[in-house]
Amino acid sequence: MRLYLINPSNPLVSIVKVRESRWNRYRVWKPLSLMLLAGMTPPEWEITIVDENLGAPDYPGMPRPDLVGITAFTSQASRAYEVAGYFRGLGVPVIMGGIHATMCLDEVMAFVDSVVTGEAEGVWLQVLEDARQGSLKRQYAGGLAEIKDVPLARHDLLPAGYAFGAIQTSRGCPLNCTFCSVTAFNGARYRQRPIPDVVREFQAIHEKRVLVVDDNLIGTRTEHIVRAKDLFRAMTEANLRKEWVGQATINFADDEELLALAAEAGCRGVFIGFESPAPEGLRELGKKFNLLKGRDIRDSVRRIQRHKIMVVGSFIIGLDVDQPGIGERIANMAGYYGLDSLNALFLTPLPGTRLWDQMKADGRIALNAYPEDWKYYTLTYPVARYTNLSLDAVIHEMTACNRDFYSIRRIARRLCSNVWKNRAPLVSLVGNLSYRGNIRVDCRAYVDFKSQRGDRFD
Ligand code: B12
Ligand code: SF4
Repeated sequence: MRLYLINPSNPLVSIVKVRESRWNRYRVWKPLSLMLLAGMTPPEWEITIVDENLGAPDYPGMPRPDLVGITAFTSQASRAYEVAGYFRGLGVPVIMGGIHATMCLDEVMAFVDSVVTGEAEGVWLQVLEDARQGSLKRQYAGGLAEIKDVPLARHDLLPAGYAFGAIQTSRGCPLNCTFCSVTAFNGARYRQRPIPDVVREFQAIHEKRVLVVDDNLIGTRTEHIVRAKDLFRAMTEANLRKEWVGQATINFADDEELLALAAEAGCRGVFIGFESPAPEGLRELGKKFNLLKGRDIRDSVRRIQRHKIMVVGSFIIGLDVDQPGIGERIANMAGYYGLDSLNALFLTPLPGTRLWDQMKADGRIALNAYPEDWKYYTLTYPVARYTNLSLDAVIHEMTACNRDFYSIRRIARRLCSNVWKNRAPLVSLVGNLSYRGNIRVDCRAYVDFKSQRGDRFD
C-alpha cells in the first residue's frame, strides 16, 4: 500500500519567496504533523512525504498512491483543495486533517473523501485499516490525544536541506488569547510528553539546529517549570549537541536556574508574543499574562539574553486600540526592550478563535470569499476592517514598523551589541537581513494585493 502525505504550498509564503530572498531558506520549516503520522503508520505502507515548499512536485510522474493524506493550516487550504481535486480525479481517496480541517469541517468535507478532526493519534491506525479495506468513513474525531501515545516522528523521511529539524515536547495552552487557535485545538490543559521519548527523538534528528514547535515550552505553572527543568537536565546529560529555538511566554525570564539549564541544553533563541505595546491592547487580546506582577519587560528580555539566548518578539497591528503611528511605536518599543528580531503581524481572525466569532458577528471580515481568500490568512496581509486604520493606513503602519526596526542603523547597533556580548552575532545578522530583505518583497506584494482585493475593504 502506497501512502502520500502532502504539505501544500502557499505561493504567497513558500518557495517562491525563498527565491526572492536567499535568507528565507532559514524560514522553511519541516511539516512535523506528517512526520508524526508517518511515525504511526505500520510497515506495510510505503510512505512518501511531499513538502511542496521545497518545489513543485511532479505528481503525474509519481507512482499512483492508494491513499493521500493532506495537512493544512488555514493559509494552505486553497492549495490543499487543488491537490485533493487532482488525486480524487485519479480515483485515489483523499483524507485531510490538521487545524483547518478541524475548524472548517463542513467546507473541507466538500473537497475530500474523509476528514480527521483534532489530534490524530487515537484514530490514524483505524483510518489506515479502513482505507486498506476500501471503507473510509467520512469523518474521524481524534479529539485530544493521550500525550504518552505521541510516537516518535519519522525524521528520516524528508530530504536534507532544511536549516532546522523539528520536535514537539508538549501540547495545549491555558491562556486562550482571543486571536490564537491553540487552546481551541489542543486544549487548555498543558500536556507534556515523557522526557525519555523527547530525548530519544532529539537523538533521531540529524540536523544540528532544531525548532521546538511547542506553543509554550515551559508552561505557566510551577509543576510545568519543574518538568521543563528536568527535560533540560536530561537533554544535557544525553549530550545531544543540538542548538535549538522554541516559543515561550515571558515568565521564562523569571527563573535563573531555568534559563541556565535551557542554555546548557542548547537553547539559542526564544520566540515570545509581546503582541501590543499598550496595556489596553494586551487586555483587548486577552493576553493579560504579560501584565502580571507589574513586569519590567526590558529587564526580563535582558535576563534571557544574559544566557546567550536570543529573543524574537512578535507584535500585532490592527487592534481596536491601535491609532495611526502604531507601527513606529511598536518598532520603538521593540528597540527599547532590546529584542534581537521583531515579527509584526496583522490582526487576523483565524477560524475557531474568539476573534473570528467577534469579527464575523461585527461583519468586519473583508476577505471572506472562501476558499480562494484563505491564502491571504498568513497574518502578513490585512483581511479585516480595522477600527482606526483603513487598508492603506494599516499597510503603511506595517511597513513603517519594519523599515524602522530593520533600518541599517538599528541592525548595526544590534549587531555590535551581539558581538560585544558574544551572543550569536551571525545568526542575529542572518535573521535581521532576512526580515529586511522581505520588506521590499512585501511592498510589492501589497501593491498586487490592493489591486486584487482592495475593493473589498471599501
Ligand atoms: C511550527 C508552526 C509553524 C511552522 C510550520 C512548520 C510546518 N511546515 O508545519 C511555521 C513557522 C512555518 C509556521 C507558519 C505559520 N503559522 Co504556524 N504554527 C506552528 C505551530 C507552533 C506548531 C505546528 C506543529 O508542528 N504542531 C505539531 C503537530 C504534530 O501538530 P498538528 O500540526 O496539529 O498535527 C496534528 C493534528 O493536527 C493532525 N493532523 C495534522 N495534519 C494532518 C493530516 C492528516 C491527513 C491527518 C489524518 C491528521 C493531521 O495530526 C497531528 C497529530 O495529532 C502551530 C501551533 C500548534 N500547536 O500546532 C502554529 C499554527 C499552526 N500556525 C499558525 C499560523 C497562523 C501560521 C501562519 C499563517 C502565520 C505565522 N506567521 O505564524 C504561518 C503560515 C505558513 C504557511 N505555509 O502558510 C496557526 C494556524 C491557525 C490556522 N487556522 O491556520 C497555529 C495553530 C498557531 C496559532 N497561533 O493559532 N507555523
Ligand atoms: S498566543 Fe501563545 S499564550 Fe496565547 S493562547 Fe496562543 S499559545 Fe497560548
